[in-house]
Amino acid sequence: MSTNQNAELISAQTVAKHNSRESCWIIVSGKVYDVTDFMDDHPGGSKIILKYAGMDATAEYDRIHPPDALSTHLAPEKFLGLVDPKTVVKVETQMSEEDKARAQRKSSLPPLSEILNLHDFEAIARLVMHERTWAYYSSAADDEISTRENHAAYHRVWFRPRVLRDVSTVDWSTTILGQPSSMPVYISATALGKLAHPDGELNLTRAAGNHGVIQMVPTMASFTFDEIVDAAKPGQAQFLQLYVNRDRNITKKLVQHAEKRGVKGLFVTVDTPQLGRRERDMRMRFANQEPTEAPQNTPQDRERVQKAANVVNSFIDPALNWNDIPWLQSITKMPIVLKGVQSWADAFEAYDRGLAGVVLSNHGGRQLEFARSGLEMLVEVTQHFKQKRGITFPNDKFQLFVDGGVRRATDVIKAVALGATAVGLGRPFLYASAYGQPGVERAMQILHDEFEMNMRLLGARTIKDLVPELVDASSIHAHMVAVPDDRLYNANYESMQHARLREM
Ligand code: 173
Repeated sequence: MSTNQNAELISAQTVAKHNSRESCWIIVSGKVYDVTDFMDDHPGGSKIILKYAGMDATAEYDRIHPPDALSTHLAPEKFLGLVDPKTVVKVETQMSEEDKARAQRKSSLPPLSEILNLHDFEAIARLVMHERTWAYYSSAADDEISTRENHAAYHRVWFRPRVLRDVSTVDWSTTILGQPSSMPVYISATALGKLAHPDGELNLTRAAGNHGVIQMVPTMASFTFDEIVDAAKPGQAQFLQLYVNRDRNITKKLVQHAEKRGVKGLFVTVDTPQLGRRERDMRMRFANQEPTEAPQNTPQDRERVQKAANVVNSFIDPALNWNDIPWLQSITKMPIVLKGVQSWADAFEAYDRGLAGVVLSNHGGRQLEFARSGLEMLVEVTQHFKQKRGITFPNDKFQLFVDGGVRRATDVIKAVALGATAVGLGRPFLYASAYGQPGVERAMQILHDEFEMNMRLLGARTIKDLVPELVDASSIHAHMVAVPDDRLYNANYESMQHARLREM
């Protein structure tokens, strides 16, 4: 969107007149926008927009979005002009009681030395993150069965360690799509990192750079792509997670720009033709929606709820299909991996089309409810490749990845033993970033320490020693097997709530 410097300036007083649902203007970074039609499409709800109706929303906007979000998602004619800076009065925002209590909790964070595992970060994040942030990050589809299964699946795989193998030095470094990685772990893409911390994704980039870990940069980040790439060290490998836009030119530009900027792999998300139904997040959005007069299930009510859920459909193309793959292959030389494959048949298809690999994933349980865990898919996929194609894993030509539910190095080791090249962690690093970059670094250090000890205890000197014989996965498909209670995880898991009466 270009700004016409010669256009007449709009006074803040004029903007202030447009302060209602009927006509809603806001100021962001000196620019005036008409967001009347957009507010019901806003993924964060209309209430927050109405709170700033007729006012300068820059500080609140910057807290969450990348600078280019407005120009990407609003029609050009909704940009009305520049505000006359002489007329702007600074708005003082009032802290709510809950905000004050949260700030208080934030000032009592335990020192990082007392954070012993990734569950600890989750417990702290739940206390100090804004409740909307927590709801957005932690929620998952429908009854949240798949998201819990992701974690539980790791409990159905047990070790068959080897002894007397001289494990005085152990080494769990590896390569992912040809890029060196200090561990078989990468940072999986998660949207809107600024919700967790003002430095958002940059905390992940910088921590990854210091620990030799590869970050998958999300399409839906809260910094621009370039800001995230600029935060990397020279030579630091990054991947890009791609949502294919309805407008293929937007996607082509992003992919080619990423390749030019040195991104080493493209992870195309294929499990999100529509966003899953995350009810804890939806309930939070209701709380942040202006109440409608009559709580009827009118078409207008339904449309309002549906619109917010479907807003991503305006930029993620549900028509994406296998015939788009040759096009993707034609616009880049980067290795292409499909993220969100859930069956051996699709993994075969990806292999046959010369792709570099697949991420076996149910999107952190946020998409199709009752999609199986990545770990369970891994067992099935490797079995089929072996039986039908004589191909075994890990394999440099076609790499398998899994994500979802991983909290311990033992989880990663199980997946690697079963054929995964590496494992993605998304939420745990976001939770760690409540502490900023040092938190993310601490999370990586914890994984590092867990790897060192567990490699020794397993009798595995290098990644090559992590073979299928090291694990017993015979119960992986048994969804009703009794497993010991995971107290740390369960203490963090939040039960879902039913609807409540409106406050009288
Ligand atoms: O899981 C998600 O929340 C997600 O993938 C997404 C998709 C589009 C916009 C924001 C987040």
